[in-house]
Amino acid sequence: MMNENYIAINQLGYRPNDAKLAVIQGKQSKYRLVAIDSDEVIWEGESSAEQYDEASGVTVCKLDFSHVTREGRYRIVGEEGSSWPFSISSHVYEDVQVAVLKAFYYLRCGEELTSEYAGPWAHAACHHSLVHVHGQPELTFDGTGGWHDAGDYGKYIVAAGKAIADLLLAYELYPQTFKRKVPLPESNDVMDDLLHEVKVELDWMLKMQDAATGGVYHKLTTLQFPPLDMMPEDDTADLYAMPISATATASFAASMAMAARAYAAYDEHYAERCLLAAERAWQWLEEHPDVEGFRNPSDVGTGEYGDSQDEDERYWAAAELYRATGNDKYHAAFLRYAKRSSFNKTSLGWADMGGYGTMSYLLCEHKREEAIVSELKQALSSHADQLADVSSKDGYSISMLPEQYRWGSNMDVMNHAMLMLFAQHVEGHQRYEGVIAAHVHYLLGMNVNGISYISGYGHSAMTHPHHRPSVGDGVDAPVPGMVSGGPNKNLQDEYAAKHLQNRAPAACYADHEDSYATNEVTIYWNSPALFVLSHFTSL
Ligand code: G3I
Ligand code: 9MR
Ligand code: ZN
Repeated sequence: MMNENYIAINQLGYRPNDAKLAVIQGKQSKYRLVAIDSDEVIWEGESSAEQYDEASGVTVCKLDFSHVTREGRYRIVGEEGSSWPFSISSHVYEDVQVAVLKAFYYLRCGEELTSEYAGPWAHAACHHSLVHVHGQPELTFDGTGGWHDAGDYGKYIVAAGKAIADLLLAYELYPQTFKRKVPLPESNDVMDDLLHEVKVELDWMLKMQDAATGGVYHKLTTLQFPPLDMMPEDDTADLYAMPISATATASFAASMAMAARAYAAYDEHYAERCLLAAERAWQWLEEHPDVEGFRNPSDVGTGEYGDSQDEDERYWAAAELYRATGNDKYHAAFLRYAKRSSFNKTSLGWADMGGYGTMSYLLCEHKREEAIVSELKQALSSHADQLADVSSKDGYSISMLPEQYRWGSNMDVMNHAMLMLFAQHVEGHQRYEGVIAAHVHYLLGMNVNGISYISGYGHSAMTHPHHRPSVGDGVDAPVPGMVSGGPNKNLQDEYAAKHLQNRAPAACYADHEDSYATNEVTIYWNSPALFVLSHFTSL
């Protein structure tokens, strides 16, 4: 019996000049690269020595075939079987990169997804009733629009903040790759589709700012999650805006300040509106220096996104506001936070946004404090070096330690790749290029589960996401282009607890719709993947 994960590869393939790696759950030996059409052996090479991979719980050896550059369709063949077919081609990531962006369109809330743009995944407009402010039910507002967060239909500001940051940074660093159209209903020759799609979320976020105080509601959801097979338009329970929080207000301020820069060239009025909203939010933060972290009210069971540490979000907001305005007041605030060691300055998770503040300051065009610049560059480089070092020892050549396979581990895999890309950008070198490519190979199939974690892309791709429309729409195929959360050793749902006991961390994964702790999808798991893929489609 052939083990399908015997030779794990990037199921889409490899660009001619990138590092090319396959990971084999087998003996050190010679392996052949065989052309699919002709059965011709193109190349033969010896794998590395066997090594036990603690994260995956298997013994592997690696096959580095980087110097094969000839375009074509191939498989790798060994004594005990072969890999899935894959390509070597310059264009190998172009479709998936667009699909990962298109996924945001499929997550849109409050508008009809037409079959012209959504194909079989079309559905009626959803969540259009007035929103009640939780605890003040007589206070209502229009909260339509934006993206559903994930497999659920909630809309959460801090989650949005991370997604916006990744998307706008991808656009800033790799503008050329966004010249291709998705296409979207708004596509035109004035503004690129990425900016059209991001604006959908920004427009919703603007509605979440309390006009009276400038504070931003933490989230907008029903009180409880609807059933797993419920389509969005059938989810008609009352909608609530949950209390204002400092993390949401700061993430909002930072996102809006980024938007002010990004849209200035296309729509001056909109850019001004974003900046005004960002400055109002900042004012709220100044008036509320010390607030408790958000907790779900007792009658609410939807995602909490709780986080009692708000200094990282404030640091990020100050950096973005300084970058957008050049105003000394924001510079001073940024420097105040930069001198604190109470939060991490290179992490990129929804709860730990320090890395975005750091990157913003390092990209900032206004006058900067040189000592802080070099300190932050140093922190970025040493984190990137450490990730590269872990990758050099890992069985699948990625930067994850066994204990790091937690809920949404694929976000961490992509965040690490993004951080190394930031470091390369700032330092002006390409030292991590091969390591970063390995992270893409992992996401697209070079992993112990032999699965491509992006729906619709790869020979054996994730097909049963915990994603309500994909479960409820009666279409066999899931919505394409969505990144699964991935292995989670903490087995935090019933399905995982029942079926994944005693597995190694990276093997704690089930392509099953019930496993929300390993196989849900979210905007901020797609967004770092889009950033990383955009690097590989931009040159
Ligand atoms: O990082 C710690 C680790 O150090 C610790 O050892 C371990 C022990 O349990 O926990 C780890 O933290 C986990 C954290 O995610 C990591 O980011 C928590 O256990 C885990 O509960 C938490 O999960 C979050 C999950 O919501 C449950 O609250 C995910 O980050 C977050 O992405 C997810 O978000 C949900 C929304 O609530 C609702 N919408 C869907 C979305 C995706 O599943
Ligand atoms: O579907 C929910 C998913 O979006 C969340 O990430 C997850 C964790 O908060 O919860 C899921 O909902 C489950 C609930 O927590 C427990 N009962 C089963 C629900 C899934 O159908
Ligand atoms: Zn909706």
